[in-house]
Amino acid sequence: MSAISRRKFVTAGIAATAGLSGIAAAAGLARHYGLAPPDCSGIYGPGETLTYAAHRLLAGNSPAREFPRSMISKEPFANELAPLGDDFKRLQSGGFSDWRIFVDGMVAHPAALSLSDLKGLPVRSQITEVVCEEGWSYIAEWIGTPLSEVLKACALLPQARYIVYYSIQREWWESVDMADALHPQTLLTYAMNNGDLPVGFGGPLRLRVPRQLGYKNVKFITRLTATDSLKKFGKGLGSSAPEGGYAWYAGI
Ligand SMILES: Nc1nc2c(c(=O)[nH]1)N[C@H]1C(S)=C(S)[C@@H](COP(=O)(O)O)O[C@H]1N2
Ligand SMILES: [Mo]
Repeated sequence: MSAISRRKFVTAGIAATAGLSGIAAAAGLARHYGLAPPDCSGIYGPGETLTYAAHRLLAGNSPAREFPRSMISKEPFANELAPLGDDFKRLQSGGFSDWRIFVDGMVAHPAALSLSDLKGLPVRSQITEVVCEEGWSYIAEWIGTPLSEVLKACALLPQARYIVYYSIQREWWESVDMADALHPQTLLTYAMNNGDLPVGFGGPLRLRVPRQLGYKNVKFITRLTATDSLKKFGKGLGSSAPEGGYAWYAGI
């Protein structure tokens, strides 16, 4: 079967099962096709599984909406942050020249990259919206390195299925599947609008995943880990979000 007809076949099967015998059975079928998110167990599991499977089957690799420059928000809203620790402040006082992003796990060439290393890789920009689950949003221009370029530079191994990413704020860590990790709009951003990325917006380095809600867009990125399974990370639900009651997959 071609990729397209397989996709149609699987989608039709999942939709028919959802209609006939409820979402739990449809989620079971989605799981069978490898379309279950890491937080698929528990009471919201079947719903989370259907959301994720439907997005991956129907939306595929479609881009998040991009906006004209005239729509950039005049007063972008920086969400409240927990106070930053001494380790952050020390790096900040050095102009972030000692900031490193460690890339490890399923890569042939693990690396510790500085901001200038990242700036030496291809640059991309996009004007996209940050959407918080609490109901507000703003539009900004985001400038940085495609995550795919960093993974290519570190020789990502083909068996990797997820990229886990960590903030210097230890309670914030997230992960995305390869469809989002390698998506052209997924950027490690170091600049915003007309200047360096401000600390309030996640500077010096933030992952922008515009196809997912605000909370997946982690600020102050210090580490990326490529893995084929999320079971051994935290409570095994894929990221800090489901540990706090939010969905691992937050597609918009
Ligand atoms: N490290 C870190 N990343 C974070 C957060 C945070 O508190 N710390 N908040 C998240 C949430 S809930 C949202 S909605 C967005 C807010 O982005 P903004 O401050 O640019 O509006 O950042 C996300 N990334
Ligand atoms: Mo949020």
